[in-house]
Amino acid sequence: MTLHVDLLLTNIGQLLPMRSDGPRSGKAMQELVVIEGAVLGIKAGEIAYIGTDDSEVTADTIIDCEGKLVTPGLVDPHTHVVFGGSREHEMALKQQGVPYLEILARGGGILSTVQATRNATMEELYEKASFHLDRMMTYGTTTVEAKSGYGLDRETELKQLKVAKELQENHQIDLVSTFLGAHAIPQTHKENPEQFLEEMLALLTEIKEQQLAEFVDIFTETGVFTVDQSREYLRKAKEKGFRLKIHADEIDPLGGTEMAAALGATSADHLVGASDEGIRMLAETGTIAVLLPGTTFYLGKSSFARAREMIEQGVTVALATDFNPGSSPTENLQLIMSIAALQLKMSPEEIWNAVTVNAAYAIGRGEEAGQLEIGRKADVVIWDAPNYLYIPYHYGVNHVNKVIKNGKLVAERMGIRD
Ligand code: IZC
Ligand code: ZN
Repeated sequence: MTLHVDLLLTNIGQLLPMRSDGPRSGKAMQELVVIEGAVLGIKAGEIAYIGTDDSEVTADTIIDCEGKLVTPGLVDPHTHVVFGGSREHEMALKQQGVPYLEILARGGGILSTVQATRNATMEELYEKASFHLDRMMTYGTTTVEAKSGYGLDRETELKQLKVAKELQENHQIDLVSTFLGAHAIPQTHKENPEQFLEEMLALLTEIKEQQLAEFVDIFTETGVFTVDQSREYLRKAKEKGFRLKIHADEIDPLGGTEMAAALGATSADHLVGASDEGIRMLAETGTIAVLLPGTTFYLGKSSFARAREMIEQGVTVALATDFNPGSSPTENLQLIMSIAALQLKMSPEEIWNAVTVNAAYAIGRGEEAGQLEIGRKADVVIWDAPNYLYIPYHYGVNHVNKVIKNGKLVAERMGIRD
């Protein structure tokens, strides 16, 4: 019996199906199935065939992959993609040695983006975020998490979340929304962070009713929110039915990792200063470590998250861009894969698991994204690369040949005109 599909990718050099029944933790992150000489069929937006024999498959359209690498669309599980303005003027301050948290304490950094985001209309925020999401897609990302947190007041936080919801409905990329109202203390509440957190918690009923976010996140850091304030805040968010994320131990090692694991957070992110006990607890609880080595690189730090120890101890590790206008202005998850290889010493196999299977589980999409399986939506990338080792190796450029989202061709390698 022959199968008829809409689109057939033939002559695939290496196909990475990334099939897994759950997140890949510890040593299992080294597992990677490679199908050589593969064929992939897509029908009605879904994967309809995976094999090595195309004699029984007919198709409306055939793409000859000419021996290239084919993988699932990448999943970027930590971004701040909806924001106003930009912060290029802070680069000179950083070069003069002014630290990230000092710029924030002076009313710049996150607070400067808050001002720009408050001043922007919904349409402006939508257009700008849409531009960045388009760029992510051209780099092979087909599912992305997006945080609020540049409003720090009722009106602007809701405005940001509504923009994210419109993008989820209208943009081709799949978007998962996180409420990060607790991203910084606004100038008006400097003396009373607890009062501010109460105001942010008061938005949760509305956010839930209007389905504006699935996750709640907090920036637990020196000069921002303490571990005790964060625990109380996240506990209340959990009671209201939200899943949890945290910015933990990014700059100073405060112990947010342990707290998040104890609360059953879906992920704990950054973790540059995570303690031994924090790492042990991540392994024990299954809270996913979302590492953001592009941020460590961009902040000019020499010490990176201890990915090797995490993996050796059985932690589930995912990777993300942390795309934001301050500490990681890049949409390019391929670049993060290279930094993970060079600085986190992750193997290519671990890196591929971290940007597909594990990244999807880190945002509650493990059953839909990050894997190629019959019946799943067809989010597929064809790479200008002969094998999977090649992407982390050849750094800083875009290796995408074609991006297919829900079975549709949405991006292609830039060409040169004659
Ligand atoms: O805008 O600086 N770390 N939040 C916590 C950020 C970085 C985003 C920013
Ligand atoms: Zn972040």
